[in-house]
Amino acid sequence: MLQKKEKYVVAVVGATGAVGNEMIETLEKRNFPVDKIRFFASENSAGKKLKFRGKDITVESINENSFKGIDIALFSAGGERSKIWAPVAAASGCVVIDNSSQWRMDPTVPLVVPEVNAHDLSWHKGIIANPNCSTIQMVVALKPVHDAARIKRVVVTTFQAVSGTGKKAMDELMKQTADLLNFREAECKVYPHQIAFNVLPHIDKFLENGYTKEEMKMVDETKKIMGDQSIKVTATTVRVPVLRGHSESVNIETEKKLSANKVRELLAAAPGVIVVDAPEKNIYPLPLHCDGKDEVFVGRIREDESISNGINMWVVSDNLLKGAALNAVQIAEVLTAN
Ligand code: L14
Repeated sequence: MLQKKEKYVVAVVGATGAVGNEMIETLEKRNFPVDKIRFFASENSAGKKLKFRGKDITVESINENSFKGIDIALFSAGGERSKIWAPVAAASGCVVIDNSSQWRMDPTVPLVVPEVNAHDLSWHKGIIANPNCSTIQMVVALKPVHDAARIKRVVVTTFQAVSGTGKKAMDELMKQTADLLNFREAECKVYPHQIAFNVLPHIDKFLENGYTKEEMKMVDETKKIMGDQSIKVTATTVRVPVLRGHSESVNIETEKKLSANKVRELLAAAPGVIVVDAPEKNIYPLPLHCDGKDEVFVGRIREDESISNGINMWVVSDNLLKGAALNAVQIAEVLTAN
């Protein structure tokens, strides 16, 4: 359990990564009560300096004793490192908020989106999981609909930015684009196929059932966060040549009938959601507009005319912020407020 203090010793593990960088900026921007900050990363990055509130902080590599005296550790250094170091950190009395997929479905670990299930933070045992980026933005939009009309089934297709994979994927998209526009061949290192001028129906590994791991995360994590195993979810996750901001086409079947207007009204009043829905003026959420924004943007809200109680919507958010760093910091904020 987190001891209530005026200011906390905070660690960012994976501080040099794309999400780590956003975690640092989010802590600064939201004025999180930081007493002391420590940055950790792999051996190659140890010794580098990163700024926090204008001061140089040296990046450290991790060892058994690293977490002594740390109150809160935000992890975004990949599943393997979380698997090893999150329990070590928790054992030394630190509360871990882990952005990897390593602990999300562990029944002893709460999986939290504060707008949806902040109450699940009460039973953490030292590790709290930050959900998958695509899942987070979807459940923020689903929750008010579920509360009003009970969701029976969700069919989601995602259009995911390359920044989810990290900096090297952002570099690859830009380099391939530049190379192709200059009549050079595109090199593929990060993804199995060219991502520039292309669309890949493949995110994370393929599993035996023919789905990708990313697709099954959306199925399993949605039920856990919403606290309702009866919601049926099926997903297709797709990589698009966008740097930042995931988009999702979400089809929802509800028990109770909701009009498109009622859904617009529910979402307009929901925490963390902004409705952007004026198609007659070409206004709808776009990943370019969501870059650097905190909220989940919803538009194209319309009734699914193929079934009696159905809604279609288009959901966009910054995958590095609400999809990762911001959600993690919001979890820390709830912990420190209680
Ligand atoms: O958090 O976009 O489970 O390649 C792993 C795949 C994050 C996104 C997670 C990607 C995801 C990542």
